[in-house]
Amino acid sequence: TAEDGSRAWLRYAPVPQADNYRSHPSSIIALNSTKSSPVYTAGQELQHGIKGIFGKQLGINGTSNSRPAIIVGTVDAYRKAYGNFDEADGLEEDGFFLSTEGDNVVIVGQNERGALYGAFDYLSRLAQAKFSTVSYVSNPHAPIRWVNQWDNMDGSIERGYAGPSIFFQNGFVVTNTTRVAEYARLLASIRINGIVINNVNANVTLLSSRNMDGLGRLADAMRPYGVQLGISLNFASPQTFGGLSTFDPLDPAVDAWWANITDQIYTRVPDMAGYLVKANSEGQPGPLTYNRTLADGANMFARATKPHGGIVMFRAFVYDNHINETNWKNDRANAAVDFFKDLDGKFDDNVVVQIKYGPIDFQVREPASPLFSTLRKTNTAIELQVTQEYLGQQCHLVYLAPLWKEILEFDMKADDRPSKVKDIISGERFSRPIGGFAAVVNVGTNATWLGSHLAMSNLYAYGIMAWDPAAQSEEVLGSWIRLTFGFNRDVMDTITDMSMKSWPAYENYSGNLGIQTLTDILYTHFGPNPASQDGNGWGQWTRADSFSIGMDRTVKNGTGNAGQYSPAVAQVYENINTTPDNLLLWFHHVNYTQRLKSGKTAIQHFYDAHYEGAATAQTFVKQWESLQGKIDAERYEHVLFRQTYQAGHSLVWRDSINQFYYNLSQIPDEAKRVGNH
Ligand code: GCW
Repeated sequence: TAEDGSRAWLRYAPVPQADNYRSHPSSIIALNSTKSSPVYTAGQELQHGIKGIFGKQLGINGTSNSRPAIIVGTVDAYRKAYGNFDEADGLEEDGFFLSTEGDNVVIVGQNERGALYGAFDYLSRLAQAKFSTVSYVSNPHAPIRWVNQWDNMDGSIERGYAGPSIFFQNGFVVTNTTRVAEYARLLASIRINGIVINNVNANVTLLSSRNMDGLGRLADAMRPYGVQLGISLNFASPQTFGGLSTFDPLDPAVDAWWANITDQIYTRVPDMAGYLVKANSEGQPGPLTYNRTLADGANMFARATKPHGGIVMFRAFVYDNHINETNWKNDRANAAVDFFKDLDGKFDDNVVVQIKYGPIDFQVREPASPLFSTLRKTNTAIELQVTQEYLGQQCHLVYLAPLWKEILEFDMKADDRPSKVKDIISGERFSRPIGGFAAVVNVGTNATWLGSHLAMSNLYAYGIMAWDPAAQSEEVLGSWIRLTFGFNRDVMDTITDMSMKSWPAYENYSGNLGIQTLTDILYTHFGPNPASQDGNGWGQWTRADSFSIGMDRTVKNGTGNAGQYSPAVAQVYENINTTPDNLLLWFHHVNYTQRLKSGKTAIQHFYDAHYEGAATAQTFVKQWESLQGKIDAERYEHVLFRQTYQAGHSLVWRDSINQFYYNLSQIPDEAKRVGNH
């Protein structure tokens, strides 16, 4: 139902064999919980969850003799109430200890937020009927686990596919914060601790005093869930909003202006997470205007937030979108390293450089950004996208955890030592104090949050993986399915099968062999338009002509991009024989008749892959139809509509891409499906 949509994975539906639970708790003890604090929320959530799952109404007390109890609180509060607690020794910030071993269930957080995470974890176990006795400490992989919203002040959302903003309306922060609190609750349940609420293409009017008051309201709504508020800033604000004659980051008046604005915001939001800045990118203002470096720009914000404990996320998505395609050395994929390599070590300690997972822009297949192993003395975070901008915009099912996993597990081999992306961004590999994860989510007012029930697996998986990137995509998916749709075996198997096939299918019928998504890049980012990639300054080129296709990114003959990786990785990409097929056209320019490792020619692979991918999308409809009656009618119909759409649209993709390359190459399809037969 619509309600199921907004409750997402927090439905707390009754579970089968609830009687098997060994000792049903009879009270909840929320230690030292002041109203609106995360521990208070934990108590409420436990009460609400147990009521749903077991149909049992428990009281919540500060202390209680009614046992067995669920005890939840911080380490400090627990020690005060019960004395020693050695289990807490391994706890890190935001971490928790959960034990169902003794008479009582014990949930202890390193801080209040950790206690809430522990409560959600316990409830998630119960809701999945995981009743076995457990006792463990769980710590986050990285301290920064944020989401970004690209919401505009007028209530629209850039690359948002689920209706208008829950944060803004008609130029102002909303007054009704119900949905904001609900979103914060969802995020807390997957251990996300920050939201940047407005578009990185930021509007200065967010800084009006009316809107600053609004920020206070939003932070108040999110605080009970331990989710901190952050905002995106427009670099030119001192001039366009503050009336100064300049926004030069090294001008003392500009510095003072930002310090003052920042103080004003922190007066309203004392625990604000920090700022996010997109500068000198796609027309946004930045420090380069004044011949200052990007580090000069980032550090200006760092100075302003430092006294308040705030962080500055500074985006690495800086590139020139007017580059000339006739020069074969030009390459947008080189931009991030070119702009940032000389700045390593020049960023203040509270700056984190936020790097999109690949060198271009959220494509269906990209190598990991070479910037991850370039910055050694700089804090970094990875930027992922839950909103499916290039990936079907929530009208196509694409389960993204496997894509993210490939990047996070990729070994950058810095200095020939193991250097997985996940260990670089956590700060571990290069001994950085902070780092972590950001994902663009763009939920809207739609009751499903993302416009599609199935797309919510991506939000769920993002949170779980930001906490623990070692989590397995399929297992995470399984939990999400059980929590969202219940226990029916067919439902589990079917949605698992569809989801796990979905990214490969989308890659097959959109753009394979590392040629990027081949979607329209000029306007919609939706639907096939391979011609749109070339002939413009955006630099998402394929360089397809009648004979050949692909970007030569080698050092010996091309743009040199392969050389931005550590030598051990560069060597793999430099050589056509060692480059994996799925990145062939990313790194090499080849004839259509180039043989792949599979023995097929590149063009025949194109034809076949597009047929295969679209055929898989057809099966999703049948698979979904087999679930009729096994899930509620409303969600069934909603998803069926989307799957039917995807099936049809995948044929459009298949035929337009194949026809396009047939027209160019005039090479017939061996199976006689494409061309004039
Ligand atoms: O891919 C592009 C998107 C823009 C976005 C930009 C960015 C918010 O098409 O909509 O702007 O990336 O990430 O800054």
